Amino acid sequence: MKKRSLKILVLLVVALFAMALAAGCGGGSKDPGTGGGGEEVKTVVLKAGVTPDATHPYALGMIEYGKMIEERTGGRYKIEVYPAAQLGSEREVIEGVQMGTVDLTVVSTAPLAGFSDAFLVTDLPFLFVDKAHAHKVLDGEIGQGIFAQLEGTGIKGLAFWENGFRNITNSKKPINLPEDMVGIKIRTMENPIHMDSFRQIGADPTPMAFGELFTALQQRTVDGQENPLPIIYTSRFQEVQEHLALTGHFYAPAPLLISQATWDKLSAEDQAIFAQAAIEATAIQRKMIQDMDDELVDKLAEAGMQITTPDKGPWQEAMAPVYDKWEDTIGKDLIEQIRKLAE
Ligand code: EAX
Repeated sequence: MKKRSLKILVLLVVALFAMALAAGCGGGSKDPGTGGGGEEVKTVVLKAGVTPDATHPYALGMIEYGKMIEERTGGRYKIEVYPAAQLGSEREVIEGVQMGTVDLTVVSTAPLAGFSDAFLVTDLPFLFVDKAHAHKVLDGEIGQGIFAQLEGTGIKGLAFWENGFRNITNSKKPINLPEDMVGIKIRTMENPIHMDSFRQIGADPTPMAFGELFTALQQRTVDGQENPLPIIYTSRFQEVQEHLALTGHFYAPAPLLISQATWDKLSAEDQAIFAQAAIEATAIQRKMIQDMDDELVDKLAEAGMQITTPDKGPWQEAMAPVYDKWEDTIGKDLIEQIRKLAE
């Protein structure tokens, strides 16, 4: 073949490939299967971006949710999951959801503080006494009220999935009392309440996007970080952090969010499918977190981490002034209502 015609052929193949790719990403691709009856199923591909690793229950839960959606819409909708911050940090993905360039995400409530005050209450230290308490609050009227406040932000909340109770790791020393944290440079999420809580015990909170954290720990730019066990393990922090303190200081919900723009394009019938599946997937996703929480203390110890189980009392007391500072913004009544549900 002549060089010129070869070049044309290559260009043609590249163009065809690009067209196929564009059709696939643009959400207008034809389903190759013709649904038995001969009628074509038009598949809309929705993009879901999450920050943690592909093996973490954010991504795994989203895959389960995607299966439900695909099955219940007869293949008219598919969810493509992009883990490991492939679509950006949590803040960037939330912006994407707001603009409609990202369809779905599961994120911590902490970075949502930059978008709405509604979630701030969930960031208070030691507010939720256990997971059952958190679920009761978030699955009930209070959770609905939080989501209702998102109205007008371009973001719609579908359900409260879970990240879990957060624990401290560091490379310096075993942590038992809040005083042990004095001078420890700890990475926090970009959230004012989290930062205040650590300042309160004399630590040096350094906000940072999650994607930069492994390297920051490895290079010792920060001494420590705090996260639930499934995040610690699936992010391999045990390879760069020696000490783990089971403080459980914040309970981190993980709201499943959909872009309002995407939601508005769904028929009423499909909206009902998406909403119902989100609730059903919640139980599956929370169970994945629970199963990991159950086995990970042992696994992290086996991996060489030195684990302490601090008495929560002194921590709760030391961080309590954060409530005085934030209760006007958050609402004293709301905090009281949440506390009552623990009884
Ligand atoms: O939401 O940034 C964090 O530490 C979060 O726990 C993580 O990205 C999952």
